[in-house]
Amino acid sequence: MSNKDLHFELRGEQNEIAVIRLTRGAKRNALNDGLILALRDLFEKMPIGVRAAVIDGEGEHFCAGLDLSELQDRDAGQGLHHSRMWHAALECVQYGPVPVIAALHGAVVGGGLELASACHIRVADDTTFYALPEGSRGIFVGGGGAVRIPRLIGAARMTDMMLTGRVFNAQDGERIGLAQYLVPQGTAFDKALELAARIAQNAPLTNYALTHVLPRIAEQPADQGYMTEAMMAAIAQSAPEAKERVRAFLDGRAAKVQKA
Ligand code: 1HE
Repeated sequence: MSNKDLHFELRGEQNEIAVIRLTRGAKRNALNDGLILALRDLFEKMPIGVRAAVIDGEGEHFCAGLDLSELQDRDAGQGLHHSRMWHAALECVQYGPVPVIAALHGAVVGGGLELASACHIRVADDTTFYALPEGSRGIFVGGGGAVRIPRLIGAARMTDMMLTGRVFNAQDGERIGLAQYLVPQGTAFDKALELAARIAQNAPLTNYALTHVLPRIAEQPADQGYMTEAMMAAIAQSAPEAKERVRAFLDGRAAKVQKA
């Protein structure tokens, strides 16, 4: 499903990195239904050979959240299905074929923060700010934020953001766990692309374990989590690629871990 508000391109020597850009800058990349459906479609139909993806937004802001002009005249049933549509789309981002890195700048608010939270890594430049204005608009999050955001920053901080309209700046966002990387203004996309290139070199099965299995282990009781971990470890290490990578290290052909 092509959409004029969503740009897609492949980068890297072997087209292994997908770049997805929200291109609705005039409306601060507010997410209307068409954009959400197009995002879902794009992740469902990611070309074979893509190993990592970067999402960013055109203009001054990453994303202003739900397109509020579409919120009018929805009854309860329609509201329920609308929220479930967002869930389905952002599930495709989180549990899609590849690790996804969000390159953040400017406003990352409401549904924009919900989209960013569905990504695996968030890189924020120092113009970034985070808010959940749903609290002051008389509504609630509906794009999975109630599940994903407390897992990043805790329910208490999310409650504060929604009850008081608290806005976190880029530095505080990184400190509390909204982003894993904080970079100078205008460099989030380049940093995200650099990380994507690095991630694309991992064994695909390792990336799959990290994006699909680890979050599920994190939700399991410890006893079940240990068992799932053991099974994933056994599967990963039995792959020919894993054996070759370990052999390369033992033969001195692979990079050592460098001191940070
Ligand atoms: C929009 C939206 C939008 C901008 N829906 N049209 N999200 C919010 O409550 C955030 C609302 N937006 C803002 O607070 C600000 O727009 C920003 C801080 C993001 C950017 O400010 P600024 O000064 O750069 O832009 P602007 O002048 O406010 O907006 C430019 C245009 O974008 C303007 O339209 P125009 O036709 O007058 O030019 C705005 O109306 C439009 N615009 N944001 C529709 N969100 C799954 S549930 C999720 C629930 C939510 O996400 S609720 C939170 C919604």
